[in-house]
Amino acid sequence: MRYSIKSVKAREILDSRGNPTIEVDVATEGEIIVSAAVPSGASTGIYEAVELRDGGKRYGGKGVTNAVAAVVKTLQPKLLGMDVRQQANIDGLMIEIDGTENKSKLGGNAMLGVSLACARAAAASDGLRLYEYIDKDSSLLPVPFFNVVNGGKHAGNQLDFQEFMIAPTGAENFREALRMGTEVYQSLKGRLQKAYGKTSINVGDEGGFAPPVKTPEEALEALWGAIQDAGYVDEVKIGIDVASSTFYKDNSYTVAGVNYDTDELIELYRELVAAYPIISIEDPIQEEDYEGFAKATKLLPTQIVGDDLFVTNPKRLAKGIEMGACNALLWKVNQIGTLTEALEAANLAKKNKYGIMASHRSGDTEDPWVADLSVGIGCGQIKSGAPARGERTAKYNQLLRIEEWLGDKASYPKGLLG
Ligand code: 2PG
Ligand code: MG
Repeated sequence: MRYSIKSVKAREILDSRGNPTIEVDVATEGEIIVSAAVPSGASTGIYEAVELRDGGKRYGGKGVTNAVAAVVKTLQPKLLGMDVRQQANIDGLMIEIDGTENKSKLGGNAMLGVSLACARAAAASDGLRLYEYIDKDSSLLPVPFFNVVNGGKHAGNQLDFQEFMIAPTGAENFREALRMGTEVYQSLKGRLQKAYGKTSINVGDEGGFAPPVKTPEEALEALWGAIQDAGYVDEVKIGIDVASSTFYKDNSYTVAGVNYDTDELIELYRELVAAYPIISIEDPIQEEDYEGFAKATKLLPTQIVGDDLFVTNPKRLAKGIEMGACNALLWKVNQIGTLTEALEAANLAKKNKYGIMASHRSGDTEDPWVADLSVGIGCGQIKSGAPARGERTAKYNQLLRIEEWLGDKASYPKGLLG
């Protein structure tokens, strides 16, 4: 049968940070051959699916030859002959073979490569693009959240908050959103260079600038100034990913040398939200504190996004929904390790009126699948770094193509996020 899996191959390639990652090829009896590459985070949540890495000296221990072997030697014999359209069966079988709670035996990286390559093979077998295969009626393009100032674990500066993003919520369509975001990015470059000198326009892992600033206010001031310079005061809003677990220790959060408890930190967010057009805050509280998240969600008027808290895990999301923690899910397919489980998390979020922001990883590849998936699940929001650097623009450029392919059917959630 043309949908049957004929072979599953894998190889070690490099990600955007110069670390090895895995790419998987799936071939079918119908002579379809596709591949999928797996990204990798730096500020990873402790509850994420485990990335299988070799250890030892090679590539500083980050090699993925064991993950490659897991695909070729362990999984391939079991997958041969299976129908690529049976995504849930394929993913379920991998989960069963792995047999661990956190995918530590086969590796979430190995499993995700197979999972996504099978979805691509199924789409291609029917002459569909990946976003159409996920949902043939999908037509909603996402608002891009461009990460233009990098801090935390993504940059070599002293800024504690990890990401400062601009979101063209007032654009008419994705193409215009991309242009607006890029114009603000370029005006920010000029502004930073003027204020802090040439070294301030060095970029971090996601292509955003990594200026020598310490406080969130300084970063937001530069961002807001750049939005004004570019002339988009009404159209472009701000989002932040605090990634607060990275500066939480001994019951205290340290921001620019000052210690905050949970209530004081929420108060700091309130002040920032009052001073700048912030519409979205990700991981304001550390990843084990559901109650703190619920408090932040209650007290702050913005979207509160759970990344390290939920790790795209339907069980952790269900608990959050029950407790009122967050009102949006950061959707990173590699955090959970299979497409089926990630789709389950997205459906659960939708059912409970949680927003969903599809996301790349700080270590990513040229593979744009997250762009297709964001349209496929119709989530209306995506973050994929700055509108610069190939592994970031790969996603934004794919969204341009998808918008064009959709033609009159394409829609953009203008004004819906603020
Ligand atoms: C995040 C991500 C992506 P990382 O925290 O949201 O921007 O970073 O991939 O390092 O976890
Ligand atoms: Mg995050």
